[in-house]
Amino acid sequence: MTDGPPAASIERFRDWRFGLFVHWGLYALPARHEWVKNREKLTDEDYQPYFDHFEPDLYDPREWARAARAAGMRYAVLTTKHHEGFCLWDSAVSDYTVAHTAWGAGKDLVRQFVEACREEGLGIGFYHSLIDWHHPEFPIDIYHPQRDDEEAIAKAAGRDVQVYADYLHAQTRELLTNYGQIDLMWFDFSYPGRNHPDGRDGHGKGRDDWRSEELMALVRELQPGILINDRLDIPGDFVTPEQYQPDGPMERDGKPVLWEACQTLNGSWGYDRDNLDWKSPELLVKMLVDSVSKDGNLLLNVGPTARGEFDPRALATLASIGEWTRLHERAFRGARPATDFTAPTDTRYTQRGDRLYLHLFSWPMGHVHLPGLAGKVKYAQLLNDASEIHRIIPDAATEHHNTSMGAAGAGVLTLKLPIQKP
Ligand code: FUL
Repeated sequence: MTDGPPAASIERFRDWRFGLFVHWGLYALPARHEWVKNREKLTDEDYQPYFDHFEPDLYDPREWARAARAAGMRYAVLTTKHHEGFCLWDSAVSDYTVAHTAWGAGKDLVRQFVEACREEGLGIGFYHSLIDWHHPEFPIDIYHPQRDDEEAIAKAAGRDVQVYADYLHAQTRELLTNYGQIDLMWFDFSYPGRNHPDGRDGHGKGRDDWRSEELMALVRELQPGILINDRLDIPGDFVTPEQYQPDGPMERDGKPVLWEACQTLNGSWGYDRDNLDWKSPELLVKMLVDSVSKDGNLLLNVGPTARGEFDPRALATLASIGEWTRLHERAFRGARPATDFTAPTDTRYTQRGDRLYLHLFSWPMGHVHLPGLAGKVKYAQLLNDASEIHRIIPDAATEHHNTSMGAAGAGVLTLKLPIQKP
């Protein structure tokens, strides 16, 4: 096994703390979740209109990068190819790419994305699906039956996943050779075991199917500074809790491990037009604070429309988050958990040097008692406007009837508490 990434890459990733995930592909046209092909058992023929009509005339990744930057994000991860198999760049080993659509001759949407991120000073990540519902040698039908099960299994039996693995390695090589420095490689995802969930013999384990060790070595050879996620069915550089917040700092084999929670705006990763179940900016800011307080990052997803834009609901949410992050930057960027103090219920601590930040998730009806801080805090202010907290009493309870939660933007009120170094 090759060595892990350099310490500088790890610290930079930890310092970023907040990133943008972009799920964009042909599934933006049906606009009802990126798993639509599988869920609705669509054949390649059913799916063809999305390829034929992929015309993202409003695609301007600089707008995406600017919106991300203004929201307080410092890196962005793009789906170069999702499970549907469609490639956003002109891959030399596939015809199922943007460059082969009627609209996209000669176009490379990945390159434009990379350039836009660089212009805005964002770190760059490539999501790349290990699963491929379009490749003729991918054993899709065992795990994701498209048709009648028996027919599907018979079809899959004739497929050679190693031919697919060669394709996967070749595409990874292209992505990590042709676009300069890439900071994160986000593979997705491996099957849990050798057997089909119904007990039938399936194809190999993910790590055998993808030749994961060889793939990881290739990634490190091409991009020595890169961080690789944990979905190759072998340990990676960071773990990726999906749509949940872990209970505390994450561990692997009893040791702290780098982590990044990925969260959606509305339960779908791809553009989902009729979905009305959007998370509030307030909840998303809480997720960011919660991640940082447990030494993790938050990767928040937007699914752009088929014309290539972030829809107004996503933009409004990012803008609200940006109101909070602008005023609270130093409480999360580069911040670490406050390991010496335990936060009271419905609050979180983050820390940078001798500045302790207390984030209130709901309006306290009385005093806020901060156990263990007696004598350690001399002064307390709100971070959003530097206004002082009305009174600190010796047992380190605070009162703050001089503001409202709303004043902080996105509903999380943060107190700045300079402490004597423990
Ligand atoms: C999952 C995928 O199946 C989803 O579509 C999405 O990409 C998420 C981040 O990872 O495993």
